Amino acid sequence: QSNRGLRVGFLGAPFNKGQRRAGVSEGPQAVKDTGIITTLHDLGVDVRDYGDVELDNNNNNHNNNHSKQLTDDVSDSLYLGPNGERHFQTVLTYNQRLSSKVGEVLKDGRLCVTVGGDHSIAIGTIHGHAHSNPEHQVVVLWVDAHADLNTGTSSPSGNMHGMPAAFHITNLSSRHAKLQDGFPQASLATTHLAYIGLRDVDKGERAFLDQLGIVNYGMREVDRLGVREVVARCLDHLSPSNTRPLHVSFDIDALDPLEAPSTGTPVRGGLTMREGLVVVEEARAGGHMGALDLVEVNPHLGTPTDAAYTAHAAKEIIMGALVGGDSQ
Ligand code: 4U7
Ligand code: MN
Ligand code: MN
Ligand code: MN
Repeated sequence: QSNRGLRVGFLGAPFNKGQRRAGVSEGPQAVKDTGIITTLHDLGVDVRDYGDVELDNNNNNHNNNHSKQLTDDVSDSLYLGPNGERHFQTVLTYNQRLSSKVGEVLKDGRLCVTVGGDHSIAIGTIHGHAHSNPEHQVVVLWVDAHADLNTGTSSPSGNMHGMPAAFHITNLSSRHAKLQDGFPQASLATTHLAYIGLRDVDKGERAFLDQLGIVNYGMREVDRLGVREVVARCLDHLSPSNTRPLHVSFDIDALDPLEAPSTGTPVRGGLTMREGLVVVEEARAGGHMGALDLVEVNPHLGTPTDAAYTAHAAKEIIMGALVGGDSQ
């Protein structure tokens, strides 16, 4: 089979402290419950489940203390970062751990698929990918309704799932505080990040995009140019001679809420399933995808039917990224 030779590692990142809604930590299990690992295996993919990355029992309370998930943990003395980032220390400590796990998967020679969890986990996944490939410049395709480019100062919410991209851009990282040992270290020049799907960008984020000249294709451009052209332009911009390892960070809210209703920050007017699939299939076709994030599936939001539908949408996107149209 054509998928022979494809080696994949699955990581669950059941983390929710980058935002305020309970349930997103159940995302990895909801996606696994679609049977995706068996499906991939049956298609001839060598897939290994690395399990979930946990912080520890006290900080990552997705298995216990359900009633406390929504409430602010005032007992966490390191709760606010220097610029008002919520759960600053917890988010960064978790991501440091996630980063080294991603590094392990890549070292095993596997494409690393990380299922979140809120999008703050892209602090760790991109860090792990970029720093395990020091001799090659990792580039990032960010598929999202949002730019996730806030700093603590620019953020209207203090929620760190709206900030991960800014941690990786060398020109912005100095605006973020770091852990004492310097984590995370930024790895991306402004030309190493491109966006597809934007339709809810904050004022401060728009200013960063414009000032730094970061390539971004919102839904307006998708309408005008078509998604094929948009993704082709992004990939060509990120890796002109198509040699660089590609990281795709896919927020399920890039899709229209009709396709993926169970997510924390839905915005109408998004990508159709076909458009989302074209993005990941074209990214796959380039042949250099080293890691994929699929984040922000929250099975506690909406009806059980909504939750299952959203998890299935996530499965379709992951399948599209790994085996393209070969899955049917
Ligand atoms: B997601 C927001 F203000 N920009 O910073 C913010 F609109 O990972 C939303 O893309 C962030 O879902 C959304 O809080 C983060 C807000
Ligand atoms: Mn989003
Ligand atoms: Mn996001
Ligand atoms: Mn969201």
